Amino acid sequence: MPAGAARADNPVVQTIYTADPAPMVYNGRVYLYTGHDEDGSTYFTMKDWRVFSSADMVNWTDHGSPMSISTFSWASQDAWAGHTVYRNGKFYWYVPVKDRASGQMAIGVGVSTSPTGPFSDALGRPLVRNGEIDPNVFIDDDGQAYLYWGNPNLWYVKLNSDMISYSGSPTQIPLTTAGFGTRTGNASRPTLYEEAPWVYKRGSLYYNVYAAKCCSEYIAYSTAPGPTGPWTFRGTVMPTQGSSFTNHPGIVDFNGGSYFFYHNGALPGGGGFTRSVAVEKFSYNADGTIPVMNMTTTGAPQIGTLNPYVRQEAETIAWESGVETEPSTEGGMNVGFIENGDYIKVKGVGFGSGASSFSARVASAASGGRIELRLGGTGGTLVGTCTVPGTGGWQSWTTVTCPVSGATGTQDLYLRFTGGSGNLFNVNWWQF
Ligand code: FUB
Repeated sequence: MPAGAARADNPVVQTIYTADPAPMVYNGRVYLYTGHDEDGSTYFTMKDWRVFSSADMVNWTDHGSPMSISTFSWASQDAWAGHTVYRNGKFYWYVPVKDRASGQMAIGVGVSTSPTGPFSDALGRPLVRNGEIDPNVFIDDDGQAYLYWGNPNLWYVKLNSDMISYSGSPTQIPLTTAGFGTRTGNASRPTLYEEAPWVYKRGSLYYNVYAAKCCSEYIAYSTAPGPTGPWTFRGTVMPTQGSSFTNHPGIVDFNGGSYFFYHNGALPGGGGFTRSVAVEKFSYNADGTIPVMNMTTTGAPQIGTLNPYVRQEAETIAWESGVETEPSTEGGMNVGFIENGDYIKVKGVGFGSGASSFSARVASAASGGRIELRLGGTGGTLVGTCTVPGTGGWQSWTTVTCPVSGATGTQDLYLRFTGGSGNLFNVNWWQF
């Protein structure tokens, strides 16, 4: 950890490389759907998608991988940039994948009754297939849903209310320089539009935020009086920054604030094929334009505090060092691959008048170790230490409890793990 990084909350996820953010607000949480760049990738080697969620924009719960290339029996590879929307009690996850039969990129649809899945193939075949990527769905106030996608072109089609069929034919949105800006030096692509459309409505104005130019990309936007145009180019949302030659926008309003998600190469080992999702909070200008934003390591401010007196998943993380997550036999995910000195930061924990004990659900096929409970930093005040025994297996769970003293007010909690060498133990959940 570089000095000062203890305050950093961007990138949002540090356990794996994530890309192509698609946030969705549902039932008091932001669900963040992402792609997953494989470690050491030297291309867009992407096999599955991931879901994270947060109620406070800083502590993100890892929900694992509820959809992968193998969900789509007709797809061979390329779990690229998707988008999830909720309608009529179901969650629809539109994704670009390679169609094995044709070798072309196509748009598939996953469906689930839960925002965290599991998702199944809604159709058993592509919804549309024209070799282009990056689906995005917008449902207008009148209930009409539109599917947008495309690179190098920009397409839309009207979805039927079942969300898995459409009316009419895929139609190209004219890529005019008035609508999408002027690109120089690329005769075949005269406008700035590259890929990754993100269409939404604010008041009576329709916005299309997208990856512009290549390469490296930046984020630009256009506005229109209707969902299909005519579009007017409005300029830059985020300049080219951040060690990744792609970028990818996702915008939501949540709890009275506006949030812009993007990706960069900011994690150690990060780059164009090992990307990480990050987020900034922003306010629209009075005239409805979007301010220009820069990538930060601080990210969005926390909404409220985290309640330590209810069960919290160990995989709810503001920042971590050294740990990974994996599916737990008790449901959801657990934190694992914990080694001596690793830690998890949970930001803005509301201890109030004080905690007296700490419990954690733990398992260890080795001889366990200790969970140090520290405030404000990995070297901060020690308010308790829980000893974790060997339990006979990495998924053989037991609950340990230890006394706590001095944890009052609102604090950044650090779960610091200590012990011998190798993997020490797993943690499924904790509660003060
Ligand atoms: O992640 C693969 C591709 O890179 C996405 O589909 C594009 O938007 C770009 O981010």
